[in-house]
Amino acid sequence: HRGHGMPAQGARTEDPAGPSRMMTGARSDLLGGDAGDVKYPYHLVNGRPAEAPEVFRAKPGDRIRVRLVNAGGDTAYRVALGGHRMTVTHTDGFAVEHAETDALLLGMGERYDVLVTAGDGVFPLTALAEGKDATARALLRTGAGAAPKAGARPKELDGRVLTADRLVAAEPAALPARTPDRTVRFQLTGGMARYDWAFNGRPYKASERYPVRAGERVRLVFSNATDMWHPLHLHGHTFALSSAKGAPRKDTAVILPHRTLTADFDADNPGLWMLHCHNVYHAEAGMMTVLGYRR
Ligand SMILES: [Cu+2]
Repeated sequence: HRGHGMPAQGARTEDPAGPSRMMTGARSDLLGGDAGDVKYPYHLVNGRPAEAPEVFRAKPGDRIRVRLVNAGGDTAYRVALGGHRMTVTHTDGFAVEHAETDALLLGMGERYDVLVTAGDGVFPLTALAEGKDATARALLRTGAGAAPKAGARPKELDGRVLTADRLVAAEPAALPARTPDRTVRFQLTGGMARYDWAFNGRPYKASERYPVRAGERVRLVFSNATDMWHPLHLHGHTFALSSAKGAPRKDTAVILPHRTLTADFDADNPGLWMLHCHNVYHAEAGMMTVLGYRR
């Protein structure tokens, strides 16, 4: 995985692949230990570094919808808007019962929609690279005043941090109760030493299929046998995050080390659908597979 690194500005190296970006020692309690594998030269919001951020302008009292997407490859972001609380309305495009929070933790591929009521001043919308001691940000400006420093860390980041498992699906988005017709089990395997991330100990092969049938209620049970967290992503469907009534609908869900995650969905969209870890390096190493069914 060395070749993934981008050479740092001005770096001189004899290695055409550039300097190693491998990161060891990134730790996060929220992620259950090891936070990530890759040290990036920059973390960006809307393509811009913290020193030259995008500035959103509004008026004090405006009600603003903020759509957050973690488009990173190897970084969970803890996000907060300084001086504000956020009301979560949707995750991965599906409505949830409104929930207030100071901060959100987004694994790679996860999305959240939040509402805020703008205060008066200049506020950092900060994304802390969880466990990596780096921040990215945009600014919300509704009045006069100097912008906070690029590395400023709003106190909301250390307040209540909401994770998806604590959300409740809004009634129209809830998956109706049904006994699964089929249960498919995946053990998440591999580790940093050999970088052999996989499902069930076998790296991805294009010919591999986990068959399901159209019309079935399918239950995916993931057990994480690794020492690292993984954001699991299923294409073509949204699943209920657990078998519990009112579980939020998601297509990407964080599973912590040595924990189990249950995802129920209806097989109502025939095709070949990737199921993979949304850590792009883990997916490339082999932690992905294909669910497939015909009409
Ligand atoms: Cu992974």
